[in-house]
Amino acid sequence: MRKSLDLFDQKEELVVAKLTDAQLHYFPNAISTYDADNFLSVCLKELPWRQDTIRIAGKQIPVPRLQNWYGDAQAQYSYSGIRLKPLPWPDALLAIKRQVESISQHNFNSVLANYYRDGNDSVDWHSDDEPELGEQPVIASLSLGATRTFTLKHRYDKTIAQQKIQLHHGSLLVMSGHTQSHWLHRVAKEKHVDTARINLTFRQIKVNE
Ligand SMILES: O=C(O)CCC(=O)C(=O)O
Ligand SMILES: [Mn+2]
Repeated sequence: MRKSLDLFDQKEELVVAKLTDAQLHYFPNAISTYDADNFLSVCLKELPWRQDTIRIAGKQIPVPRLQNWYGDAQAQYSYSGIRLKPLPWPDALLAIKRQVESISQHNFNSVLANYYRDGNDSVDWHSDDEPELGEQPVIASLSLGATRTFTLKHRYDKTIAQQKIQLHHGSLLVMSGHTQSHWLHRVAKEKHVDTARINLTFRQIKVNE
């Protein structure tokens, strides 16, 4: 098994983080290399990747990655006051979702798909704490392609060191408990990385009856 960090207790299939105010389970070999290779090439070829922009100081700036959001029709969520409907599940993502649900033992009704074209793409500090996810959401994050560094920092206690986890091809990181309310995370630019990575973060959006 690939070596993880001191942060984790190493077990056969699963490593559990010893981290204040966070619950992290990392499965280094969540899916087989065969499936991971196949999912990577299908996602690269078949998903309609979108370049989103954000408004900074009155200017529309492209976000440094491509993305899209898929899910059950009723799994809508609000973003900047707009109610967004997810795209319907492509078959490829449904197959991956089934595997992720079986490994994490949780059900998900949506996924945010991120495509980092190379090490110049990134996601800045944030937490997955939208109200639609409810309190203590379970987020299952599957990585395909280039290994990238996932960094966590505590929101309030600056004496706690930042934590870095290498997210490998075919690995699954499950964040739960107080992780989103107490920690921020990011994937910083890594100029030496010259190949693509896809990350799929599966989420359960609360649906209003
Ligand atoms: O790419 C990653 O590993 C993290 C992505 C992420 O944090 C997100 O989609 O909310
Ligand atoms: Mn996130």
